[in-house]
Amino acid sequence: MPIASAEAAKRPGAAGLRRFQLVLIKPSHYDDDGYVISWLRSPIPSNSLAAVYGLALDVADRKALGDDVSIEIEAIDETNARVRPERIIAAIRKAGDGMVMLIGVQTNQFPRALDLARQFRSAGIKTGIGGFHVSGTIAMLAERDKDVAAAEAIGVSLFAGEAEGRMEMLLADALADDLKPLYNFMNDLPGIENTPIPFLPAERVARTAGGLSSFDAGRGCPYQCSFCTIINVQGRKSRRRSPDDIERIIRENSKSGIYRYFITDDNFARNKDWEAIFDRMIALREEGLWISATIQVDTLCHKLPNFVEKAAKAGVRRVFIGLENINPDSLMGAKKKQNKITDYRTMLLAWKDHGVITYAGYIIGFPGDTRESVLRDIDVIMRELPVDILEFFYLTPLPGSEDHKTLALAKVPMEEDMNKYDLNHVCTAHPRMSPDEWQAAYLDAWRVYFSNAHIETVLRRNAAAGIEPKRLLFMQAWFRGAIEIEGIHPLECGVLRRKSRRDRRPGLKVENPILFYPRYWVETAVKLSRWAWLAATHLRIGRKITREGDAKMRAYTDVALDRSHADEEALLDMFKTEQAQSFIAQQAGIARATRGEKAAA
Ligand code: B12
Ligand code: SF4
Repeated sequence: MPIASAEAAKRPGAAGLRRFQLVLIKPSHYDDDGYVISWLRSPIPSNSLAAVYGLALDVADRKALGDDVSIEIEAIDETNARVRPERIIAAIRKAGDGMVMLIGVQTNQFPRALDLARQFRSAGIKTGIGGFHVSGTIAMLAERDKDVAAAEAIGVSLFAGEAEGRMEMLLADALADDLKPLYNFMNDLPGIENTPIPFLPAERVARTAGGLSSFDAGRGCPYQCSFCTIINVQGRKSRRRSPDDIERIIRENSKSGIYRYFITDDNFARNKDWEAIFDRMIALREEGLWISATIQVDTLCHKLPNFVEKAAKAGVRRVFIGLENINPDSLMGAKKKQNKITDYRTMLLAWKDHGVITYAGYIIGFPGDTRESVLRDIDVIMRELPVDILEFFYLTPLPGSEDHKTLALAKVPMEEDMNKYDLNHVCTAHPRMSPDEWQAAYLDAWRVYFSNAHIETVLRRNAAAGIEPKRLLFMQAWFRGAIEIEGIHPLECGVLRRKSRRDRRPGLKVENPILFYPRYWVETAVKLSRWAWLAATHLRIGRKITREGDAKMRAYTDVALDRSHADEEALLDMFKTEQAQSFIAQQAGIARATRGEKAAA
């Protein structure tokens, strides 16, 4: 396809400068009605966008493409801003040259990315797509994925792998109108120490609720969970930024008053420099810099000496834990061997002791699951595990994972519409549940866990550990309301849903404004009143607890908090299933063998 701006690019501007307009877009995806999911404020910043922005900014600042080239960069996160292709096309044409990069495109965002790319390509604009869908499918599948092939066919440049150390080359190719159809760096994962830091302008960060920023301190995880795409894209070796890099990120953000971070490492406990990084964050806090962080870890993190203590001192206030399931057979089947259900309670209590709020991911749809078994397991968790927020996901064969590859090779039917791979839709058949039963189990799990009674229990457990209810109330309402009110997974749910009449999935009709707007306004008013009701309900529960006074709050205890179980494996329901008993017997066998080996040595 011809590049309309190519000739203009070769013409210097008035001051002899060649302008290059680089537009970075993190696409969102479509809801079930075909409208783009976007919010006035999105929940969490896109770290992929920040990472690529930082790399592009470095090329621009260094004038790496020549003193006469001025690279102007715009970053748009579609989850909190509307993408207007016609304006972007006009801006690039006005600049004389430029490129659109669709950033961090996950599988569920690929159809939307492709729809945007079509508009840019038909106007002759240079366009690139990168992120987990391109990288994951290229890493795992022998043939080109059909959506990726569709992008290739319209002249989009595909980027597989990571952009550190490659952005200058890519932009030089773009400037020379010499973009390749595919840049494949999957076999060459770069070191990320001392590379340009992830960064977004403050006005972009302000579009996330609470002005949250993000960075990845490291990439790669040593484990081998079969549903995970990360290890096949970012590898199993720990690659990481240095403590100096982290200090730079924190100092740079603090200049714009940003101090809250989502550290996006999938498993910060397996970042080989976790301790040095925490130590640096502790030193910065002691110097007076305020830092509040959320991290993601595995269920063994508490066994690393000092990990939990230093995390709390470094400003970690929330932690995401990949609990995934309490059935050892399911965990074993998914190769999540590192998750030992016998460790769960100790680990969760360790975080609670340090005032850290815990979120755990729970996957529904392992082969042994039925609606009854799921509900039984959730009931056991609610009674016996001191986890604060449990978030549910459908077991999904995400392209890039071993599960997806296995099903693809066995020619098992999987959902054709990539838009649905958001872990909030059924994407393949289950051996024991029909799609409707599976969906019912999933929705029931949310409903039961986020009931008023359990909201109160969780708040009481926290109050007993000295964690004020107000620290948790909002999060509980967010997770509950996302599913109950917005019908969207909490990790995608922001503040005040925006819908643009024209941003509808191609193939679905653009609605008449006379019907669309009144419906949207009524829908918004109803949702806002439901949110207000939910907030009031949660506040009422919180007030009920605080009104009882400190002594009573501190005195609360229950099975989940009780540390006096001499033999919890015999007492707790969590261990009373056949699978749990055989797991415990197997662990005891391993322990005996290890003791025997040590004695022999
Ligand atoms: C932080 C995070 C989130 C955050 C923010 C999203 C974001 N992208 O930053 C939140 C919580 C919002 C989120 C939500 C979801 N996430 Co998420 N998330 C992550 C996580 C942990 C880190 C992302 C990150 O910062 N990576 C580091 C960056 C630097 O890597 P990168 O994105 O690959 O980008 C590099 C290269 O790919 C390249 N690149 C990327 N784009 C482009 C474009 C061009 C043109 C070029 C040249 C280069 C380039 O350059 C970058 C720098 O090297 C990843 C796992 C992971 N390790 O990446 C999962 C991950 C991306 N998420 C995933 C999923 C499934 C989701 C959800 C659908 C699930 C859910 N319900 O929670 C939602 C979707 C909602 C949404 N709107 O994004 C999957 C995607 C798998 C797939 N095949 O699609 C991942 C891989 C985790 C997993 N379970 O396997 N997520
Ligand atoms: S522990 Fe998490 S990041 Fe590591 S392989 Fe398993 S799911 Fe992936």
